[in-house]
Amino acid sequence: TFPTAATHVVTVSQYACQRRTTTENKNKIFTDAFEVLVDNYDFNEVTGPSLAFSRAASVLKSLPWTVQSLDTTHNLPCLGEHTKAVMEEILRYGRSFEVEKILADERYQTLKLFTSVFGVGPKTAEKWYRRGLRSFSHVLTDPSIHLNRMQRSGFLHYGDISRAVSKAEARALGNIIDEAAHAITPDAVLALTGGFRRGKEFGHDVDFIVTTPELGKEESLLPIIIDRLKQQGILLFSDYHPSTFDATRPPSRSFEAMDHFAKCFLILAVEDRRGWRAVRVDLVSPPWIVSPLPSGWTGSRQFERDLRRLARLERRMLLDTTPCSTKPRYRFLAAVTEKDIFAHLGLEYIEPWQRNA
Ligand code: TTP
Ligand code: MN
Ligand code: MN
Ligand code: MN
Repeated sequence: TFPTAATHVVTVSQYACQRRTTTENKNKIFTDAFEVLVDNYDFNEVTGPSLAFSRAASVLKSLPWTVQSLDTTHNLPCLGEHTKAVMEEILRYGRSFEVEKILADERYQTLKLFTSVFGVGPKTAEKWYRRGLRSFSHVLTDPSIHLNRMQRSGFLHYGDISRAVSKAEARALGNIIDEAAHAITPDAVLALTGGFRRGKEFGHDVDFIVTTPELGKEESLLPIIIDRLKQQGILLFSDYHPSTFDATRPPSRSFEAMDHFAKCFLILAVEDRRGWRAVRVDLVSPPWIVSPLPSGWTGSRQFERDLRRLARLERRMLLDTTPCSTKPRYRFLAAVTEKDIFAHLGLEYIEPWQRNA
């Protein structure tokens, strides 16, 4: 086949933050397969190929067309030999045998099951697998297994928190948190972030930023909100992390760097048709002066990674939540809005709903 005009004219950046990616994924058949490979590499702590397939998936998600032949992919970045081989199989047979083999693998299946529990990461899952455990009932009846508080809540509310959260539920939760925050201080500001800010219809949790203009006050916001939710009888689990933010320290060099603001990981009971259900909620509370930072929690994870990677490799800057130049010396660049951050990095502004990379 002839390459289409589009493949010649449009150059696709290797950085997700220079692409516009909506929630409409026209290449799901490929990206679903890549995600299996990524999970499997992560379970085996193989980072290179894991990143490579994550980047490839992200590139395909940004395309306004479905790849129907490898001939149309010549101008696309981040598609290596291995990636193309998997795509070729899918184009030819409708599925990838490498992926099918992984999906049928007992270790993959077990680690996938165990890591689906809130509080269980790949390390713990691997430990349980090596002990010969293969199911939740194995884990829950093994006398040598000690579950931490988070994992106990994860098992307790497993059914509920595995179910997707709807936009309507996110809105209802927003009202509850908003009310709690305003009871503390009338000038509290609450913003929906994470996947729902990117326009997703469903999420695995609901993410909020909550802050106040009164400097320092944001530090006490989360503990008081948590306390209120407890008094209302809707707090099922809470894991609070106080701020370790230090404005005088240059940001981390790692492109996986998480922010250092006060945050908490919650499970809340929200009303639904059958009474109530458990929902995962994340709150982060940055100081007002770093408020453009919705960028830091809006995601997607790949979009954030590539913002940091571009800053470091192309702009000699470090980006945590505020851009920081490194040459000739460390210097934080003032940012008042999210648009300022893109501008400092020499990037066109990308709307939140275009960050589903
Ligand atoms: P998530 O809530 O994990 O993901 P999501 O909202 O994009 O998708 P889902 O619908 O599955 O919930 O993370 C949201 C953003 O928050 C993501 O960009 C990473 C960021 N984040 C942090 O910066 N620090 C943290 O500790 C966590 C958990 C997330
Ligand atoms: Mn989320
Ligand atoms: Mn998630
Ligand atoms: Mn979250």
